[in-house]
Amino acid sequence: MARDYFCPRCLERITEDAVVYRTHDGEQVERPETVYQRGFRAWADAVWRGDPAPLYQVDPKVQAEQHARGVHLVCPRGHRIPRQAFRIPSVVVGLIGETSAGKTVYLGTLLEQLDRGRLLPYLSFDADEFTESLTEEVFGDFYRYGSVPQATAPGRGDVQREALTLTARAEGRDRFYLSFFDASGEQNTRRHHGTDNRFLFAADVVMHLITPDALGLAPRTAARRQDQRQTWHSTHAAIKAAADVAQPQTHAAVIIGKSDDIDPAAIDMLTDARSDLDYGGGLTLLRAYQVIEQDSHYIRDVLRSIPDGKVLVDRIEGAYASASYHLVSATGEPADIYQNRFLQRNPQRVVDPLLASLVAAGMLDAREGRRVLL
Ligand SMILES: Nc1nc2c(ncn2[C@@H]2O[C@H](COP(=O)(O)OP(=O)(O)OP(=O)(O)O)[C@@H](O)[C@H]2O)c(=O)[nH]1
Ligand SMILES: [Mg+2]
Ligand SMILES: [Zn+2]
Repeated sequence: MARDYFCPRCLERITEDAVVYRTHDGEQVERPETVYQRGFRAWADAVWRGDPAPLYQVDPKVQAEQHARGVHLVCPRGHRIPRQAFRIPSVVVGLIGETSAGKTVYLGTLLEQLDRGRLLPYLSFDADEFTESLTEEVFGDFYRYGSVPQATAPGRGDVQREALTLTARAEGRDRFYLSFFDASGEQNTRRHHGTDNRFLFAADVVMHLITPDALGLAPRTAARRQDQRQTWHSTHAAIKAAADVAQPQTHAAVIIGKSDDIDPAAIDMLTDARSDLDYGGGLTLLRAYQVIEQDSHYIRDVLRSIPDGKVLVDRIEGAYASASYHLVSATGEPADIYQNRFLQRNPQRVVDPLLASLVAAGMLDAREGRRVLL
């Protein structure tokens, strides 16, 4: 069945006839044709052996040529469209939070975990060529040296403007696309949502990054460092503006990031709280989901018990179709202040919010998850 596609950048509904093909260099070209090597020999072989596979042998020269030119689909306004957008669904995920809330570090870590197969054999994720190069641009040094990524700035070729898109595969078939948009903390107002963050109007999932400092949770160390400081005021403003444009079907994943920076006497993320889910130790998808759900209830209760948390929970649950709550630390530690890099990254529970969101978006059925996650 042919589907149409909703461009998360310009919000146009696009059909297969409206797309444009462009090369790496931006040159507009005809729809590329698949040239099969179906010579007489291939036909004869197929008939003789009763095996049609040779008929689908693509001409390697033509294929190489297409790779060299980098032909890809764009919407009429020039935004990238996933290759099979008219055949499989797309899930749009937006990250929202005040400046320095940890959105980019979280996203970079999540992508790394998916790349490492944390949801195998259930789902595997592949990036297209463009996403690979954008990932390298934004996260290359973070992966190599632990360097703190640059602040997401409006106007750069960043994840705010161009989604990072992964193809989710299961049992040898492409199942759905997952497109991440990382907003800049400087652009959190309703006005920005109408211009730079249009993806919010098409988002299936909004990840709200909230920090321990914004919630008034006591710090792990005597005093909070500057890069760990956020305010309730800006956090709440960002939530209000995003909730205002939330679509009725959207799931909200509320992520209390940097939770390595909470006083262990209150909640010890690193030791007491369930440490990273041991997907590799024989945990089924169903069990993992049950743990995530239980913890979500617990974290929701904790939020509701602190003075500024109740209004946050009420606002989010009033605006979104569903909500899940997560205590996460993308790195397990703050960045070293002198080197501006994370010395020993130890991510905690980074995949959980995505897992809960995929179940909420109908892309994963936790009950069928009898198989082991790696
Ligand atoms: N303790 C701790 N600090 C973190 C963590 N993740 C990020 N940080 C710190 O938070 C700061 C900001 O991280 P970013 O991911 O760039 O924040 P952002 O939300 O993308 O900020 P903008 O792009 O400016 O909107 C960095 O200086 C990091 O050192 C974490 O898991 N734990
Ligand atoms: Mg950022
Ligand atoms: Zn578009």
